Amino acid sequence: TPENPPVENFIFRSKLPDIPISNHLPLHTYCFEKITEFSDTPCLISGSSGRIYTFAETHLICQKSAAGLSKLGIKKGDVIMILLQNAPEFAFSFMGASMIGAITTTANPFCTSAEIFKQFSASGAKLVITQSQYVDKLRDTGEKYPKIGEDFTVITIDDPPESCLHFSVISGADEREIPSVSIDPDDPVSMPFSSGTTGLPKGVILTHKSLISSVAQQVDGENPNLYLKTDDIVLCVLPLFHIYSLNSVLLCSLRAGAGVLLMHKFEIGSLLELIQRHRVSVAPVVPPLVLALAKNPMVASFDLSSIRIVLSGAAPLGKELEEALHTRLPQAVFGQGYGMTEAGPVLSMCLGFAKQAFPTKSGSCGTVVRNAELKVIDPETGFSLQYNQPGEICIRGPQIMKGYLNDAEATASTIDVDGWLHTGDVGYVDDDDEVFIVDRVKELIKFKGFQVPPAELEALLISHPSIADAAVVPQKDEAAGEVPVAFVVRSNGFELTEEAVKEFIAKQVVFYKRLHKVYFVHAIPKSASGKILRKDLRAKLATGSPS
Ligand code: 4UV
Repeated sequence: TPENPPVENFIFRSKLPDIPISNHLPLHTYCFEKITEFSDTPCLISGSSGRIYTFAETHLICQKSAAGLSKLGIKKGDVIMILLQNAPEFAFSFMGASMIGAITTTANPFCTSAEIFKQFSASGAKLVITQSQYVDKLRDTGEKYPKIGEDFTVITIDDPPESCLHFSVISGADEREIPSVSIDPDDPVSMPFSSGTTGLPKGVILTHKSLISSVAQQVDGENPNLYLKTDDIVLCVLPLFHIYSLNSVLLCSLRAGAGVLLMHKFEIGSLLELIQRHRVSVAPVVPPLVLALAKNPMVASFDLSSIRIVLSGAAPLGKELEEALHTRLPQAVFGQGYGMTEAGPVLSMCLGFAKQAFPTKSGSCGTVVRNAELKVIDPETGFSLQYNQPGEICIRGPQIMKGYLNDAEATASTIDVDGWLHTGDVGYVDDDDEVFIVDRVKELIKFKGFQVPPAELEALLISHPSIADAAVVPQKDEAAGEVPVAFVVRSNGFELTEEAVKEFIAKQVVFYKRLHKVYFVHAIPKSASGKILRKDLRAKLATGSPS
């Protein structure tokens, strides 16, 4: 509009003032910096066993685990893989690794063997911490695969199968034997995998500085954006292998002195029972969980009055859904966080969660975090857009990733020369500085908040002898938000059914990457440079007769 022309740089900031951030420290030092103030209060609570670890106990076991990992040969700069459902050992391993300057890559234990090995090899992991039931996924008989006990170490938190070690081997070590390492703020500490705006999953290098900055932006300062108290119990049902839970649940709670209630998997009955029993006060969730809580009749039979904050993130949350849950939990403040693995991860957070809260609107993803800059650009011109005009969201600050592992090209196309990280999300900032996400220009599909990279499914499809070409795009879905669907070109003269294609994919991927529909077409629309015209395919889907 004429009164609001695009300009070279129009930057949105938090309504909260910037704060000093101690991001010169190693992550574990920062997270445990204040524990003498709450050393005997609950830190980790195991939902399944009821076992409670105080902050002092947690800190000690992390130190022991650091010494134990070191004894097993893990050194500064080495990578370990955590392949666990939520459990206290997750925290012990992650913080233990940090203490010796090692890097943790986290993986979903539901992934297939092939998916896990891809991440294992790409990250160069030397040791895996897992549960006995997942060890078979690490025992591929193929010649080219590394062997447990010979090429890498496997530790299980329950009874160890053949050639594996029990977790006590590390957690029982002598904490006085932690080697002294010097850690630079720019050293990596965590390496989640993400496909970003395009292509296959890549290692995202998050440094000590990035994670401390992100945690501080949320929970530090006189008026924290996400105010966590030492008597809070924070629900940890979202998987810790995803950066949302790792950062906003575990690391933020450790720093702020709140207790973390760990659930190894989502099951509505035990979730409600645990919320009631442990008086959960902060509930970080994803939209499908909001749906379950809003719709399930069992909810009425439990006392959920302890919940004061419901934080939803990782996928768009519909207004109607938010309001439906709000009627069931009238005492709670509702709001969203907007994150992206590469962004460290939190870009914006609801200011209704602040100690001195601001009024916020339903449907907003919060306001940009403090000590950071956000801009909205016209993807064509790169110019900044002002209030209320949708464009690509970009973020800059000390919290964003250092880059992708061994992929300078992908890094350069995500973080520009001025340090702006381009999210591939389309959104705008309204007059009250609240961020609204309206669309996505990147390839990524999100099934219940889980990443589904189309390029990965396309590569698998094309490997099928009867498939000449393929493209995968999102289709809207009430329960999952989005589901992946495929457009497939059969090779000349080959018979191929939808069921056969779906099954071919299903046996190679984790459940949320399965194809929900296959449309057979004569050609995949492509640009002159050979890029799939995903927009055209999405438009085709919207017409209802894609084939
Ligand atoms: O890379 P990723 O899987 O990362 C995430 C992280 C979400 C977080 C993290 C910390 C928080 O405290 C929190 O509240 C949420 O999801 O996927 C990144 C993409 O997911 C979409 C968007 O397309 C990102 O680029 N996304 C994430 N949050 C939202 C969202 C949201 N609130 N609304 C709509 N889309």
